[in-house]
Amino acid sequence: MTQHISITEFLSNNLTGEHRVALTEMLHDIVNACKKIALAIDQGALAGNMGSLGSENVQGEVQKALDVITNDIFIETNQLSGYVAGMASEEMDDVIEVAETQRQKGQYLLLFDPLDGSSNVNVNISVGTIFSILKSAKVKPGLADFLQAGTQQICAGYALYGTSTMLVLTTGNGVNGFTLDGSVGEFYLSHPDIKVPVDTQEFAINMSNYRFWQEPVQRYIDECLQGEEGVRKKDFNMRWVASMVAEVHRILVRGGVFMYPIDSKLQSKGGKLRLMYEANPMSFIVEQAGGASTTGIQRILEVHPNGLHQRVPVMMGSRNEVERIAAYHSKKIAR
Ligand code: AHM
Ligand code: MG
Repeated sequence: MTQHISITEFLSNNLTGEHRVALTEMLHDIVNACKKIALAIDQGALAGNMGSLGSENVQGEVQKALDVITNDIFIETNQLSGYVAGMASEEMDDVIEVAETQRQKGQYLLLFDPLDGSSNVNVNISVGTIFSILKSAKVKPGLADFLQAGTQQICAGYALYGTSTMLVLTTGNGVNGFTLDGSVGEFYLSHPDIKVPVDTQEFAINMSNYRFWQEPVQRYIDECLQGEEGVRKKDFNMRWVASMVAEVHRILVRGGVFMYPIDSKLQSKGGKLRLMYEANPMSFIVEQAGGASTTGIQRILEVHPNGLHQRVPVMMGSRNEVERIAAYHSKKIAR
């Protein structure tokens, strides 16, 4: 049997630069949090983890028991290293303060969506955890310290609780994927140096919103659907899991484009997906794997945030397709 490299060994061999020690410690906690979350999801209904709570989060979405359980696990476990100065979560309205005793080395901010795709939890379809790490200007950070563009991220990653549990991460030097061996409770390197194919014949979008989309998105999808007989001169395949983590993971493995565009229903909100703990970390990963990511009119990583829970249109994946979609928005490619 091939000897696999554990995530601990991989990080100790590969992390370099000024954040090396802090990242090693913080990622150790993140890995542990994801293992605990994987277990809570695995046990599901048997542990009484399923069902809705009747409460709503800051986004006005009904919280599932697992939304709250995974949020608590992530907050508690990530205070252990002492490097995290403050946190922000999809499930919490405000910045999460870390007690002084728990942030003695605190120079970093951790932003996360503890359970992405949670509408899939009760039907036993893949869900994930997304995280992003920023440098903190202060030991006791306030909201303004969190509002940094995605280009400032020093690390981003996701855990995918799918047919296997995987952790995929970047520290700005490529993307690597690790698979959890549940028999020993350790992640091992299984997907080294992931690269997104530049071309694709597969798209992921919630087609039921078609009539609400803007013209450039309708045009792009129309042309995909016309297949060989249309201007694209090739047939396209479609997937929609409704878990961003699962869609992006599929794209990292075999190419494709993932889209959650603005539409007339979402106009007042600015989009569906959240910039700081969904779009930014996923864009950092996709770009580091050679793909691209845009709102349609701007590179996502360059959007300057105006709020912790700001939403943006998202189109990411295989570079040539994402560039085509952006060109349709800017009308650089005429009809
Ligand atoms: P969540 O963080 O509340 O789970 O919402 C984000 C999810 C994404 O994972 C997914 O791409 C999208 O929302 C699904 O949207 P839809 O319900 O339109 O299929
Ligand atoms: Mg989410």
